[in-house]
Amino acid sequence: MSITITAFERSPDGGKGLARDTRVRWALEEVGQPYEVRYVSFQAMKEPAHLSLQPFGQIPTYEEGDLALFETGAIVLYIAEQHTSLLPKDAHARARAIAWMFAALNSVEPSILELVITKFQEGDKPWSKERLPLVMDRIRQRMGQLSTRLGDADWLDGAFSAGDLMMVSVLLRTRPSGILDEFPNLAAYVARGEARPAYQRAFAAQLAANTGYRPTD
Ligand code: GTB
Repeated sequence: MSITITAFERSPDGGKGLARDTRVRWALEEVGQPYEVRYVSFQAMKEPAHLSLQPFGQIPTYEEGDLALFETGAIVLYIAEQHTSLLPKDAHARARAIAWMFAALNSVEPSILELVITKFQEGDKPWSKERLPLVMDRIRQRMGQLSTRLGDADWLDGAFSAGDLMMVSVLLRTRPSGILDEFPNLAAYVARGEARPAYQRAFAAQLAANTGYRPTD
């Protein structure tokens, strides 16, 4: 059955891989599953056809036969559950990998999103300059805890899993602010994720969609 995901017609980051379709592309590449992409404009995202797939008018979505999914956590988990390479077979190891997916989305990503909101949506507010360092410190606190847990391991819990895929995807958004480089082991962890051939293919595909660039050009 063919798989179709949605992505920005023009990503605001110009194809730096920060929009959330990249993590879904990455998961699909990891499991060797071909997919198609339907590109949607900001306007189309708010229209009934897209809202029936994604009630909040956002990308990405995932369609496969009768199944329509939204939320990258749910999509990546679904993909990982269909294949063996992104989740361990052992029930406890599998549960821990899923816990890391939730940790990425519920414990790490929220403060990073606050930074984006403070900088880009509230940047003109009189209190924005005072709020910024507080938000940055909340990110540093979470990343410090994560850095301690990761230590000098390659991945969060044994072999690379969907938990790492999600955590690396979330941490990537801290690079532009410089915070990622304050934690050398997390920066190296993200670099290991980015070096994976599946990530490279996912990144190249979303870059090509946004710039017309092809690796062979
Ligand atoms: N919780 C949902 C999920 O995980 O699927 C969140 C989905 C979401 O935030 N989608 C964003 C969206 O559709 C795109 S990824 N926004 C349009 C809207 O809400 O109207 C967030 C994003 C956007 C832009 C950049 N960037 O330019 O760097 C990075 C990430």
